[in-house]
Amino acid sequence: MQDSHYPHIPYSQPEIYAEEQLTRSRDFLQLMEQRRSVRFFSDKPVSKELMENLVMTASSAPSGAHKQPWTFVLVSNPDLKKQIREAAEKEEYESYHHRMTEEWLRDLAPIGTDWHKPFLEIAPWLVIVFKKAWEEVGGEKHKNYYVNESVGLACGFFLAAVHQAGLAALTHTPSPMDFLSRILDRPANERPFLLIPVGYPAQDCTVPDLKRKGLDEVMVIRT
Ligand code: IYR
Repeated sequence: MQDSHYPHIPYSQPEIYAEEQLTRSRDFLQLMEQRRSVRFFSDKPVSKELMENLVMTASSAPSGAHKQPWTFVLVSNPDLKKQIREAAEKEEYESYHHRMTEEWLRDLAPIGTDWHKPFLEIAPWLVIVFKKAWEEVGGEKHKNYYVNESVGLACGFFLAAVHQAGLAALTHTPSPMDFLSRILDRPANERPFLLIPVGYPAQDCTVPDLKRKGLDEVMVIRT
């Protein structure tokens, strides 16, 4: 139980001259604009140490009352990956054939996805992000706050870290995804949030030639 204040400590960021700030912001924009969701992975291994750095970057995200209400489960075990693929494909088959609306299927058609998810066995790592609505501390249940916002932010940081490290990822949402709690043996306070395969793109990897919205479509300025 957090019943005292955190002591405050000095905080500053290194001073960057305005011109350099602009260059840096442009460079970061250029880097992030090159990020794409990848569905064709190489099986080339990625070290556990690198993955740990990506998770710690994700875990530096802001969270409601600084509760960090997330668990990142990293899977490289082939048998677990196979179980996850089989369970995900079973749900996705149902979704694509019976559960998704006509409008939804039409919206997805340009991206070309279907119920087959081979990447779940090919990518060297599956990162399953769990959200914690509450946590047990010393036998007491403590509620977490803004859990979806917090875990979403951590996932955003994670994807940025993956891309910055020269790796690729996919934000995969098999639905429903409670099978992940069972296969990964997670406690009752954790619910699956996102399944993120991570690895290198396959040598012949392609991505849909989609365009991003321009600034005028995503921003309004009031001066
Ligand atoms: N979860 C399914 C369907 C899907 C839904 C959306 I919205 C996407 O942007 C992509 C896929 C799947 O992973 O195939």
